[in-house]
Amino acid sequence: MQSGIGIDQTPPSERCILAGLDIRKLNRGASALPGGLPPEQSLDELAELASSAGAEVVGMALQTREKPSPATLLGIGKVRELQAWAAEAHCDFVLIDRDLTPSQHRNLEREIGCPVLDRTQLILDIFAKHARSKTGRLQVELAQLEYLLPRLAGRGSEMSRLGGGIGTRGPGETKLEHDRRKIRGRIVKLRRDLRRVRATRRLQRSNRDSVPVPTVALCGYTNAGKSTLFNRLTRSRVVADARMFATLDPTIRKLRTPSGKPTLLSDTVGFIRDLPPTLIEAFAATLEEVGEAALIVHVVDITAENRDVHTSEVNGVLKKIGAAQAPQILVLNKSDLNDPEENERLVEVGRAAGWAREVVAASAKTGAGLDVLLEVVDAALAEGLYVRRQFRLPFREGAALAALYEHGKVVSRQEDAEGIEVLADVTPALADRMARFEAGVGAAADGASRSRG
Ligand SMILES: Nc1nc2c(ncn2[C@@H]2O[C@H](COP(=O)(O)OP(=O)(O)OP(=O)(O)O)[C@@H](O)[C@H]2O)c(=O)[nH]1
Ligand SMILES: [Mg+2]
Repeated sequence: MQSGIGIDQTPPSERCILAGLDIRKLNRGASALPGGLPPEQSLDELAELASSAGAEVVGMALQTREKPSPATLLGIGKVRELQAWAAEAHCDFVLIDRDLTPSQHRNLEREIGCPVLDRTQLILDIFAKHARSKTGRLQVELAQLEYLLPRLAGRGSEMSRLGGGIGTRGPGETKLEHDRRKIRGRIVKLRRDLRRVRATRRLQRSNRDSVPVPTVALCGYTNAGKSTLFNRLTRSRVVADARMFATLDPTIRKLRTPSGKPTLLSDTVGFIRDLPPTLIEAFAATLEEVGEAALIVHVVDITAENRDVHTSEVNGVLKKIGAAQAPQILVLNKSDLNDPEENERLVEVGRAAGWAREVVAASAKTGAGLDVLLEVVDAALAEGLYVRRQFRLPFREGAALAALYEHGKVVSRQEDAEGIEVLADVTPALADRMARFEAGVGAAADGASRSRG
């Protein structure tokens, strides 16, 4: 009934073929991929990444081999097949589910006759597309140039052939044509700029610490639902999207906890299996925020087939950025899509196995379980961060009293002829700052975590 004309009115997205390598046989059935995913599932994840980059996946191919070919990764037979297929299907590029060496990259492009992208390049492209802030753009550009530099030899002129499409976003065509020396110079400058950003952020954090409000950092695999959760908990509207890496730039907002204690919540970039090392390094300024959080809320998509791989990847990255020691609460998100009994079972399994100090099933979408999550966050913060102290403040110390109200949680207050007596839950840093006003030691020894506002 439908005529062939006019079916696809939308601007054509770039078309690509995905190709992966299965070297399982060598390892007697165990997955040979570093990320620990079977090659088929790894290809599926790559397809998801490709559509997040705005590409249309025309087809996928998996080759089983004893070992990767040093020259072309895939066997030459498969490469020829890809060449024919790519031409026939009018592909804009071929996407390889591995990271390619510079020479494999060149050889494949020559043999297949169209641009070839590897997994890292695709991830870099998505980052480039989603980077909004100046810092975000600097970080992506640095990662892209670091990736490009060793691949520049012998392909300077070819670079200009690639249009403004996937794999070429970010640094831009003209910069890609610059010689190595110029790229090195640019890298040095970007590194310097980013060092400055880090220094500024560090300063901002230490200012935040002198006005001690604990930060809770959301982290997790890309698409786990961090931004959806962030929006619900802080009544914000950061972009939440089914595409991967919707969030790049960190956002911080006030979090309302049941105790009413001032707390900040931060949302930031998601992680992925085998996150390119250049990205981890380039995103140091962003990831440092996570590293210094008082508490990490690790969000995992309970419905993800590979959620175990996802959680261990996230924990791996946390380790790399020095955040492995921070207390962690695990949120099994998207519980609305799961059987309630299965949710409960997983929470029990997680608690018993000690996945995190607390495990909570929740739905950022429906709000189910978020009350429990907030209670748990409150308790964790109270235990780790707040101490109850009794202060005696002369009337003239209005600023100190204001600080207690603003940055602590005042439990009770009494006035007499000499001044004001305040019982408050405060962070150790605020307690230090206010130490000279502290009333007799032990005045308020019990129940530091019990107060309700
Ligand atoms: N059914 C259901 N969908 C959810 C839930 N939480 C998030 N989603 C959906 O999952 C997708 C990803 O959500 P985001 O909040 O953007 O995920 P994210 O972890 O911030 O992802 P990145 O920023 O890309 O790393 C979106 O399509 C959301 O609507 C949930 O509790 N239930
Ligand atoms: Mg997000």
